[in-house]
Amino acid sequence: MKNRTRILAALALMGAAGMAQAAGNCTISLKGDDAMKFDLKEATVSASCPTITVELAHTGKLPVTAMGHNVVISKTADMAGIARDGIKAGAANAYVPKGDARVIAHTELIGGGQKTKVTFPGKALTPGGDYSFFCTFPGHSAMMKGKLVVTK
Ligand SMILES: [Cu+2]
Repeated sequence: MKNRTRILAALALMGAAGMAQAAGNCTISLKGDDAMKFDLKEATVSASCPTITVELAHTGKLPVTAMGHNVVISKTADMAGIARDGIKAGAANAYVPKGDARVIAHTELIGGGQKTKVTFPGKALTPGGDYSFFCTFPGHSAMMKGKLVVTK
């Protein structure tokens, strides 16, 4: 009965949306390498996703202490401040300021050959807002950054 109600509700929503796309993208997959680069300059997610997954694969070989990478998501206006405070937070905090409300989501810091992921609710983002993804390892955010486009 519960399932049937859900299906009916979903059908009603689809009808209301008409020809529009039913669901947007809910996963961001990034690769970071030993050349201090992400493979994408832009990624798109939907604020209507119950859960957004951010995946990071470090395709290089260098250790986390030399070429660590993470993915931090914030408003673009907060990026420089978070990167600066991340350096102050230091290696012990994986270069992410602790309990920082500007940080919408962040992965662990990983080294070559490792993978990580993190999830956060789509409702943490506003469609059309100006967001970025970047790495807070010292010096990396100058190159390791991209635009996060948020759709409805
Ligand atoms: Cu990095």
